[in-house]
Amino acid sequence: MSARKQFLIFVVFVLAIFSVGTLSFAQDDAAIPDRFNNPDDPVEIALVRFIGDGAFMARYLAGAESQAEELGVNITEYNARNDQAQFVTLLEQAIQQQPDAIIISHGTTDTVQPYIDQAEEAGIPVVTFDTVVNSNVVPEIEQDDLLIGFDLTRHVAITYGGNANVLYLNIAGFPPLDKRDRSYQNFLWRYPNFVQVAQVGVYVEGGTAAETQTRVEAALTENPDVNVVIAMWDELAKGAVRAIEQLDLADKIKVYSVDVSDENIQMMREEGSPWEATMATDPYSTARVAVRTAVARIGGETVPKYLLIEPTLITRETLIENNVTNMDELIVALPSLGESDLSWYPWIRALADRNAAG
Ligand code: SR1
Repeated sequence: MSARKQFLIFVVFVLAIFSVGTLSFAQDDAAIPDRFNNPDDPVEIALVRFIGDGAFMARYLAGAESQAEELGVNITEYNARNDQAQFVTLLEQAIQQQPDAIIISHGTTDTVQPYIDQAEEAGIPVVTFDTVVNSNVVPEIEQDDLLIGFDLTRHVAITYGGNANVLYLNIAGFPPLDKRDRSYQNFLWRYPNFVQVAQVGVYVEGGTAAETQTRVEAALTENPDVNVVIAMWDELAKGAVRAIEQLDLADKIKVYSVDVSDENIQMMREEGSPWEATMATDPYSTARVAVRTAVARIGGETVPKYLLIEPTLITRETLIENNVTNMDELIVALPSLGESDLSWYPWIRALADRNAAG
């Protein structure tokens, strides 16, 4: 046999070994971990939430439930409804139930850290949303809140040429709102004529928007020079929009906010609405990332410490021009708000496919 022929056979042999290796690697990669292979003992995930007020929280829960169902795992919600003592009790209860994983949402570090440590030591992996955690293995999922605060405030500051009298709506103590505030403060420093005239903000379980309306009406009456409202949460924005409409000031004062929902879209689209823009992710998709990440940890994956869902700026103009009337239509118009690529490990896709096939 010629040397050339021998060389060609050698090359074909090496390529064959390489492709078989790659194939088996790909197959291993998509191999569903044993824990997900016992229909008599389904995987259990606890979702422990500090707060529950508003459309964001409702849509987040729907997203978590949808992803759990698609993956064939059970999810149980525990909601403290803004009661710290109850939150601690629920964290304890969730750990006692010995679920396969726990998702914790909107806790402050001081409150949740001991329970996160306890759960992890007991072999229960924890995933967090909107919570800052002292642990390298416990992931923090968020909507890139520093960026939300930056992009939203920059949009307003630049739109107004650096000149605005701002009524600021925010509540200290909630991790995502504190991060957004950090970025906002930089703009007050950067643009001397971009001025905060007053601040309003209080959390009321089941009634934040209504309480905000009352407080914004009072703040606007006291501060007639306000021409911009910046609201770092949509429940605050809804209250502001209603207050502005009540006072018949929609021509003079515009609202810029965070978050989006079917109801927000309706309010933004209304004739003469003062609600100009909102920075948001889709909480449905954000919650699905949390469930997949919990499933990934149950399956033994080492997940990234920070999982940031990219926010998108949604303007009233975009909604009207694209005839967007609800969240489904919004995602078609702005696909960046759709399903995230995060935590779609090949075996999690295989798990979803297996479950869909029945
Ligand atoms: C009271 S905290 C409210 C925020 O939590 C989520 O991050 C939503 O974006 C909402 O703005």
